[in-house]
Amino acid sequence: MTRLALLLIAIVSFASAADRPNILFIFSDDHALKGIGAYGSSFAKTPNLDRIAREGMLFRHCMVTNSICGPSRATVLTGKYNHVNGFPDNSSFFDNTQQTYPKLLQKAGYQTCVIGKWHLESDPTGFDQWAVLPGQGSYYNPDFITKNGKEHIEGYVSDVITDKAMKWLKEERDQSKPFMLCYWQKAPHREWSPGPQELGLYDNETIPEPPNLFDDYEGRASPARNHEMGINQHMTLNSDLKMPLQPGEADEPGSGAKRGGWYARMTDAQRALWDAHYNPIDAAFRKANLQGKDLVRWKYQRYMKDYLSTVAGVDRNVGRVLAWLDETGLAKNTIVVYSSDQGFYLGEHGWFDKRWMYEESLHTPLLVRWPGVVKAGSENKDLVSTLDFAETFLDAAGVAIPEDMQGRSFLPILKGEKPKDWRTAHYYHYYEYPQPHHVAPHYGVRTETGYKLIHYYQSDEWELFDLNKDPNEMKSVIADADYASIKESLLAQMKDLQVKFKDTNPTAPPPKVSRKQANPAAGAKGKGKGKGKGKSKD
Ligand code: SGN
Ligand code: CA
Repeated sequence: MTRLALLLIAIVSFASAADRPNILFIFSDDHALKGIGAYGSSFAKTPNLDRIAREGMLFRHCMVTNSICGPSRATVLTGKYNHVNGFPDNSSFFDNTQQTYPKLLQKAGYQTCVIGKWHLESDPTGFDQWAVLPGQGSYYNPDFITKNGKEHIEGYVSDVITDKAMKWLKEERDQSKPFMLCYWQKAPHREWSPGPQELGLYDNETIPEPPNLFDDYEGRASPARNHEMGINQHMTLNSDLKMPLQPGEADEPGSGAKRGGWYARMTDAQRALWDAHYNPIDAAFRKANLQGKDLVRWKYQRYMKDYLSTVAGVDRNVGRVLAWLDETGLAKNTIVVYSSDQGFYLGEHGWFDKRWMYEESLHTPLLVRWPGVVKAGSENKDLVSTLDFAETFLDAAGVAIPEDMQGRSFLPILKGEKPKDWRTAHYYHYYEYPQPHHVAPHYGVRTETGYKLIHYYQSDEWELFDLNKDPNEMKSVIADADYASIKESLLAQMKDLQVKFKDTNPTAPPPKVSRKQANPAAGAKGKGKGKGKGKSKD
């Protein structure tokens, strides 16, 4: 080859390297679709997330493979189910020597960084820079584990994570390379602690109740009834609803601090703001002496207002980053992705939390903006998954997708060119049991046509839902003869997917290194807990 040819190749490859898109991957924790205006929420105030949807594509059916935090993140990083990547539940320890998409992007010349919630226990690998919360992290005055040791920063976690992410973007990265930033927020995770700027945002509103707030769990298998995530029975006044207890009420785990565990971490000034906001609400509650359904309704309102306020804190900070992308002109060549590690119950079935294969926690939001590639204001109803994120990012960056990744790039869908053989059914497998929340392990399949088959394998119970007729999943039709052929077809699809994804012995415990095995001393002490007040957290 001549020198000239070599030079030309060098110029062309440099030009394409410079053109490769940046990837801003915004991930929040426990954000339900109904907590986003763009998804049709009549109550969520999310102007900046709505902007991403308006300027990009909104996915109606992005589904997770296992609806809890650590496992979801492990899937996102590896493009693999949890029985393959070894992280089935929140007490697992991530094998950080395994292949992940950040490592592959880094190798291909990307600058990579993760800031915020991580929850995988081992140190991040494949990142040029990282600063992550220990375990669940803290809403107020958070600690971080960084490349250079521990850091403690005063402030509200959503603001602090954003400050750090922007510092990396502005000052620390190598600007000659494209970037991939995992900007991973803690909010709106339990206990939904609003930041100073959002306190009182929903004070004058009444949030509509879901139709099944008072579900009696008739018509379903026994697990739904045996849950421990009821707003009525399991949402605590002190810790979840931040209320000082009265004598005789200190019976909740973690109770004792004036307003739950986070309060103990706050500065006097932060506490004063909380007291000014909550004191009158507490006083009115005590005076009203609510009972039965009225008490549940009151708890639901307070829960939702706190939850939505933490969402608003995420949204405001997303706005800061979007504005910076505009100012610098980087918006043009940056893929902005907004998603969450799973969905969440906002009172549906009487619940908070997630875990179930029911719609609210199976689905997670997905908004993607990519100027010039993704059509602004578009909406998609295909079945995509957090399993596909790694493959899609690699594809967008022009990096080969390893054969052993189990998802599929949805880049063609982003371009408006859905492949003919795109999946028509999604496979799910949840493991963590019994604590917290007592959700029986299950696997199942959910089809594009709106049917869902679930197997709770410990008790060998099945559910079948026809989402077209029963979108709220109130009545399983598993024993209904009219659905016999649908049931057969779902069973066959599920078995095919178990073979495809190598989950052929699905009732056996999956491979896992536990947090305790990996680090006996830290595991025993409950390393990385967000709160000081004796509460068991994972
Ligand atoms: C904590 C929460 C649970 C929650 C898990 C997992 N309890 O244990 O309600 O389900 O985290 O959440 S708390 O009172 O300590 O907040 S996950 O998103 O990290 O999987
Ligand atoms: Ca989560």
